[in-house]
Amino acid sequence: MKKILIIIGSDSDFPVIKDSLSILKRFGIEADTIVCSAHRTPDQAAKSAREAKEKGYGVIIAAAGLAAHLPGVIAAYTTLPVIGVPIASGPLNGTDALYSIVQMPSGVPVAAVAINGGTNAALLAVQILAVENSELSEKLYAYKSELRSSVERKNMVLKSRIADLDK
Ligand code: RP5
Repeated sequence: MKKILIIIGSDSDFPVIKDSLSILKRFGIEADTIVCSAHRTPDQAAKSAREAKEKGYGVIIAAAGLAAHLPGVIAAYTTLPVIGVPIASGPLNGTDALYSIVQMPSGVPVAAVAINGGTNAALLAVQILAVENSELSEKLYAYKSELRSSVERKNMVLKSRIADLDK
């Protein structure tokens, strides 16, 4: 199965990417994580993106904060799907990164997830790999059914809390 490459702009972005790693682990998908900055190490960013496909990666998750050019720069050098995660850092709390990542010019798409959306970035990556992998698809169905059960549990708890109001 294809692997996932996770590129973070700084080690300070790692807490958000821990959420991605636990999802990928749960689905049994191998991932490599590297720090590489569009601004501080632009040559390395280009190299990592260029080599990703031949190294066996199927999707790249790129997370960055502030003026977050990393996902866009990575997308410029590869035909692999790139998922951008805006990180909440600095005085603008991630809105700067969100705008940078989501406003890509035509021709170079980046799939932007929510600010600090490490979980959804990984799930989207799994869904992309699942297009060609029925075993992964089954696991995604099971995941969705767990989500459904958790909402059913919430409804039961809510019901009993409302009933307690009358006591
Ligand atoms: C961005 O600048 C990184 O992605 C990080 O979110 C932010 C701050 O980086 P550090 O100063 O913590 O290395 O490039």
